[in-house]
Amino acid sequence: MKHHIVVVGLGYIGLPTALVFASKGFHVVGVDVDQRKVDMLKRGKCYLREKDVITLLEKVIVEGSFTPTTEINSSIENVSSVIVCVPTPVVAGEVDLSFLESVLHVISDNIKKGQLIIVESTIPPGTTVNFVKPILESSGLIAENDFYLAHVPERIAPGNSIKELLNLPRLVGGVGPKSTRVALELYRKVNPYVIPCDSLTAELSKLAENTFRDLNIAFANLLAMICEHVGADAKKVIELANTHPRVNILKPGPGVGGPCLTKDPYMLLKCGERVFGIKLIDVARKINEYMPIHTVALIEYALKKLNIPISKAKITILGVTYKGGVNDTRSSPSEKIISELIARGATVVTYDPYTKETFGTKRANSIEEAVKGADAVAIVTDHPEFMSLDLSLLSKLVRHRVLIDCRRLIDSEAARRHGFKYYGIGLGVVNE
Ligand code: SAJ
Repeated sequence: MKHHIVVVGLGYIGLPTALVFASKGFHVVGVDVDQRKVDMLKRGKCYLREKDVITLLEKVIVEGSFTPTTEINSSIENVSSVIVCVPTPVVAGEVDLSFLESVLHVISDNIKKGQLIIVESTIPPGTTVNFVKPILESSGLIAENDFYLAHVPERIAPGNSIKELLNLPRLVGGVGPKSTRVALELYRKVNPYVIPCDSLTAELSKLAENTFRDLNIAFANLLAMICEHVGADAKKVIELANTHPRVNILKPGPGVGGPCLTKDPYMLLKCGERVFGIKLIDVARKINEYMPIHTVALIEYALKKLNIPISKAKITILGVTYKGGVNDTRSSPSEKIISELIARGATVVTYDPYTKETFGTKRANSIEEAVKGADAVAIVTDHPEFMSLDLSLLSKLVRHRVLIDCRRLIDSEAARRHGFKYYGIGLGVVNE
């Protein structure tokens, strides 16, 4: 007999999660409040631009093992497990658990003995025991005795979600040993690497992963600005430092975007406000949030060198998604860069082969169209397509040959050979 499970919230995490379970012998009901999304999914049409997700959706819709719906109440009856993947946004440093709370109340109204409730959404430490459990127990049923509850933090990097769901180790943190055991059994059916722990440890481990990555990138960005200041090349410095077997500095860039690194550190920060040194997390965030402004200053400097006021400049932005190879524009550094440029009076044209989002700019349909007549071209997103730009063609189309390479994708010497003034994050102004 097939196990029936419900996945609540069919976004970047919930949809791939639902599809993986549906492809591994479960019948999955996927619930989302967005009727448009549900209608698309029913037709086998995917709103995530990931090849593996699209293929899996088509397969499970044909097989009939995945049923998308907006109806949550009746879906929860008669299932063995409910997996909650709703957003937990951070607004002005404060986490908003309202989506999670309303779903938990619906689950609490419909919960049955023996069911397993999983929260995959990223949550502040202590939330499973102090927030989720009491709401579910308002049903009259008791966790560990009547139902099982665990936090299994999502660990999907958008763009590679199916592979990561199947292969990345999963932390399974129950509110007690029975919950951990039951949750382990469920996740073991889709992923061989499951690690038991308690819910508090799982919550903290998730936040530690993304906060550490944010700190690492902040250090890379700081190093980049130091290198610009003293006239060195951060790309080379990091490459050399990383030849040490115990050093792994990440890449500097125009800022840190996406839905995870921009919010998770705040959850960790909030829970240890009185802990000595906690400001480290805040400072790292501030550095990464500053990088789009630093990028705009670099663009402005490059234009000034040619006596072009930014208010009269036409600037081409290549890439508006938050990272390369994805169509996700959430908290993208490009948005801040573009709005700063527009505020300074510049005319901005964008080109991104992965999305139609423009952040209020004119969208070009090709790189050629985008760079035509440009006073400066800035590569903001590390899309693979931008690594092999035809510099010869570009040099003929632009008005001024100014290239600001925020991801250091282009060989600076090659750019110079084609007549470009080349600027890069971490190389900057003193090396021009
Ligand atoms: N970035 C840099 N330099 C780098 C790496 C990334 O500037 O060296 C920037 C990217 O361009 C992007 C931002 O950081 O704007 C975040 O991108 P990312 O690839 O570091 O991470 P996400 O947000 O796509 O996914 C992260 C991942 N977490 C870790 O690697 C620890 C992913 O595995 C998590 O599942 C995901 O957060 C999540 O959902 O929490």
